[in-house]
Amino acid sequence: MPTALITGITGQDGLYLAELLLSKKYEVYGLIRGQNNPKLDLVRNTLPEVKLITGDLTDVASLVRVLEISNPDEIYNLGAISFVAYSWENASLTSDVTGKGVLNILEATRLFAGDDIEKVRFYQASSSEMFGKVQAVPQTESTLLWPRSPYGVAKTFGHYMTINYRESYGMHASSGILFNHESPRRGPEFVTRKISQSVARIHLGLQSEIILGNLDAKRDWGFAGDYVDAMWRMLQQPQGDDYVVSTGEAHSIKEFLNEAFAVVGISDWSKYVKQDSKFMRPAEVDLLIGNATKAKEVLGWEPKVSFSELVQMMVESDVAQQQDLKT
Ligand code: NDP
Ligand code: GDR
Repeated sequence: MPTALITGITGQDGLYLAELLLSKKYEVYGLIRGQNNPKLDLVRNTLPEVKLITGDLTDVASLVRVLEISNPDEIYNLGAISFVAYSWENASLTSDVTGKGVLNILEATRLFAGDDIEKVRFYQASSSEMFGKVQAVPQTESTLLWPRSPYGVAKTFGHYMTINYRESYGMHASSGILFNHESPRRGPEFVTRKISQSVARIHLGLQSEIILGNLDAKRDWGFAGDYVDAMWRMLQQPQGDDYVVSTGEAHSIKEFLNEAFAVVGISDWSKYVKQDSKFMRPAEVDLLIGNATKAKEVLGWEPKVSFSELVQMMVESDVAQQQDLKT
């Protein structure tokens, strides 16, 4: 039975990945931080088979301890401060967790593996935010990185550090450059879930409007359940490498609003949507669209859920959740 360690187990991707690995008969350990983490019960209730160990990406000694206890064949480093807007207000903390945290877990892995470095396979959750002010359309593994936020800069550090451990120590380390992926488990601070939740509440008469920032930015949105499968496939390859994971389709926030309101039968949403500069970013990423040809050819990976299906899934799930809360 292979063993996997997942950092970021309480996040959107952590849960989907743990479900996938459990279905493949892995023994799954999850890193959980803090002395009274509010999401502990969520993981325990959703996936009681996952074994939880406390630790923090900013504490190398804790990571070494976690590796010794879990003795993993595969490590998936999903833990991060992941909200881009927050990263301007907490740039140093974001650098410590999202950037230096990657070095910490790579180094802990190197110390843990000793002479047998190839025994552990490592996945780093890199991001399309690294492309920032895009230098080519669509973006591939070789597109120049030009991050536009402290989050993007921190992810770029983690990305190159992962490549550096592969090249310096022969570690089986892969970096997945994942484009935005969403689901009913997406945090409500991200624009897609903010919209799906608000549309559900407007539909049920619980809310009158949504206040958003820039409606013109375009993102390449896929379904998180599809994307964790690409992570697993990367670690089954003979060697570590870097892969773009995306749908190859970009949609604006306005298009997301069109689709989301259409699910509850509203075609003109203009009276429900307001804008406020407090949701605008100091430096915006206007367009992200990925070319996942390498992932398709080498990993045999393809997204299964379309943009419309994704939006429908999110809105319908939020309508059901809000109805439950109402009763
Ligand atoms: P989430 O924000 O849902 O989850 C982030 C996870 O990181 C949480 O489990 C959080 O734990 C954990 N974490 C935060 N700080 C620390 C720390 N100091 N030590 C250990 N763990 C910590 O992110 P997603 O699931 O959406 O994304 C997973 C990863 O993929 C992240 O690294 C993200 O940056 C990256 N990514 C995501 C994309 C997306 O579209 N979703 C696209 C590209 C990359 P806690 O609950 O305790 O706060
Ligand atoms: P992003 O996701 O920054 O792409 O990072 P987010 O959903 O936060 O923003 C997407 C776009 O929507 C615009 N926007 C708003 N965003 C939020 N959150 N709230 C609003 O009210 C709002 N109004 C407009 C933003 O300006 C932006 O253009 C996500 C995270 O999961 C990262 O961790 C990951 O690396 C990248 O995706 C790929």
